[in-house]
Amino acid sequence: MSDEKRFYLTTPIYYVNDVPHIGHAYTTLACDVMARYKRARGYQVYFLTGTDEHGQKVEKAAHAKGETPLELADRVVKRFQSLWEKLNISNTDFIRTSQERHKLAVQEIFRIIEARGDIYLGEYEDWYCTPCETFWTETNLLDGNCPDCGRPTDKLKEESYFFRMSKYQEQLLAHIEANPDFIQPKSRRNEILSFVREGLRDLSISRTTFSWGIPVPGNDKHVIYVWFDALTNYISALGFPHDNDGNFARFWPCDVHVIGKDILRFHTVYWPTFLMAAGIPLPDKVFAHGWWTVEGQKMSKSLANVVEPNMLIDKYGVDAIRYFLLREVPFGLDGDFSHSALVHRINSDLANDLGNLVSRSTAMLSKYFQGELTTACKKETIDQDLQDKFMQQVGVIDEQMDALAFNKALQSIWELVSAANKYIDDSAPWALAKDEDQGERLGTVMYNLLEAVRLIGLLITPFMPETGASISRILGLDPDSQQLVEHDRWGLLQPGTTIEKAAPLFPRIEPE
Ligand code: ME8
Repeated sequence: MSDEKRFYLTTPIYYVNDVPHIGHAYTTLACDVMARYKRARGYQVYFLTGTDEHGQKVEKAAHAKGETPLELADRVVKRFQSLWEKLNISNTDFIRTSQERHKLAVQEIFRIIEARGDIYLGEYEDWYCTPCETFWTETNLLDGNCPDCGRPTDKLKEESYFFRMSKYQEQLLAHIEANPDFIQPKSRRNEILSFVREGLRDLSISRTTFSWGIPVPGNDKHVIYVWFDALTNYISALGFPHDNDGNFARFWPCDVHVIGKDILRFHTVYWPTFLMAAGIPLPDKVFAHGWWTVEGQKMSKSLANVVEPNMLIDKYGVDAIRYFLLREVPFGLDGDFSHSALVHRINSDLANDLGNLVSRSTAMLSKYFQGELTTACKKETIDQDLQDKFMQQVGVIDEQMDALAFNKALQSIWELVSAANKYIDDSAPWALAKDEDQGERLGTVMYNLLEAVRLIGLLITPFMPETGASISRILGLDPDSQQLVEHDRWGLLQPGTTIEKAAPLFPRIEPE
């Protein structure tokens, strides 16, 4: 099936030395919305997430707890998986770097690059930041500490395999220049361009000082550097190198790696040069989103302000959290999480605008027609205007989704919610109901209104799957059969359908 529409997207794989927080949930959620949207548009989607389990940081954390690294990983991985379930994440696959399929792929890509002459054995001496799993040169350090996290670094001298990254500087620059969408948003692209222009050094890609990792093929004194290992997850999950199920051939190159801004360099310098050296095509796009602060402060264990997603979901409901995280901040910029902003969004956008639209519309249909839809046979200009607005906006939203502009897409959907609410005010069904001659007109208004509700339900489904399904059920439709690709046209509700008055979708929350 060569004309099949395919889409492959990935989250970073999360370290298992930390339990999941709102930042991890954000990246995974954004990918989920995109995956659901693309599926609804008729794409075959491969949506990958997983855990990064090797490296010194995980080894140290495990020893501190009296566990083996794998015991620690087995325990923490469950926390990630249960959170993804609770958050309604629809991933296709979950890769763990401790899996055999992954080990095989990492060793193979190492072997390929070595055979092509771009890996050599040398000696390494530099400053290492264990929490960041990153080497720094003397000049990089800030007062002797890691320039990223500010923590102390250790001087390490060891025999190491090196990747000839310097050789790929020009090729990488040419690629970034020729593909303006490769790194997004644009500000991030500029940051990487200037970094690469300053020059690339060869990269140490093995360690001998600890053992929790994948052995270098043919020299198991060395384990492979955790970032070389971790980045390879994006192809190991697809079945590289043997590709028994054909997923690598079907889905690679990846459409988008979604990551946080903190790990941009690994994804736009290291990963592409590894791939170039191995002769594997590069991903189409790397999109780096911003970071969340909490009530104006950096999230940190020491401040005890780490936002725990399970608690939020229990308190406010999964769709409210999904909505808030993607609506509040433009994807790509930093944002601040606060309970008051969350409560405000729930009350104004969800309970008031959307919730009221659905309850008013179904309540009026129930009151005026005992819930039975009639045909829309008495059309006026405002009906056509409403329909045109909806049809036009469906295209706009599609472009916004393609650009991962989730907050804009939600704004566009809410313009439709407002347009439908305004349609009620302008057509004044309560006045029509008083006039016996206006029965057909009233039926037409009701039909259009519920059709607007149907389309809004369809458009919000990737963001709020439970609410979208509730709206389908309210309208007497089977949620599983409702897909944008077939149902994004106006006028698909069947006259004669009976629709009951809906219970409120979102209860109002009293600010604390
Ligand atoms: O970096 N705001 O894993 P990690 C927004 N294992 N997003 C945040 C965030 C915040 N405050 N804090 C974390 C790693 N994130 C590597 C990745 S990929 C081959 C290997 C998100 O557990 C953000 O997406 O430290 C960031 O990139 C990711 O969590 C890092 O997770």
